[in-house]
Amino acid sequence: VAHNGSPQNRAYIGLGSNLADPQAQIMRALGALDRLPGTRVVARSGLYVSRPLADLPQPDYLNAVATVDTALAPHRLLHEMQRIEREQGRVPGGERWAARTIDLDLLIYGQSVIRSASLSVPHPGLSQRDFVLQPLAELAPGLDVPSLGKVHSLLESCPRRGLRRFEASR
Ligand code: PH2
Ligand code: MG
Ligand code: MG
Repeated sequence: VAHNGSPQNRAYIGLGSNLADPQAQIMRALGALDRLPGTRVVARSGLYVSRPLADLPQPDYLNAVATVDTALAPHRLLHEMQRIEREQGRVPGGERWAARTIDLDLLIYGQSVIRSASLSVPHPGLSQRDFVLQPLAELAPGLDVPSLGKVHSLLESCPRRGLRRFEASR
């Protein structure tokens, strides 16, 4: 329980960008998440370079995961994440898996398992994506992903697609 009395829930948010200075996009989104009411970014993983899913002809992605403690309910948090995406120039209604300035995915929210029309938690792609599981395991090595199991077991059975640590060029 936070000092203001509202319960804090630990969430994990995936960040991805492959347009318009991905490193700056991710840093800006982390700042915006940290400024949400009742919400703190308590940690972030390193940055990883990954190839686009389905080998689409688009630039490589930069991916990371953030640990977030929040008093916002899951759908409210999702709503705020979508607002941040819009503010960073995310074009809505694009093709599935189109290149994007910023993508924020609610990966995990406490122990919740949610399957509603607008929100699925844990995120449905989680167990198939090395660019999610590797940074997640880095942040929370012993994590038990609700309904799916230990993050390290998930990583072991996940297809590897040549993920690499991002080396800052400055
Ligand atoms: N996100 C997508 C589609 N494809 N590929 C990589 N490497 N990283 C992503 O974050 C990503 C993707 C849709 O959100
Ligand atoms: Mg995504
Ligand atoms: Mg998304």
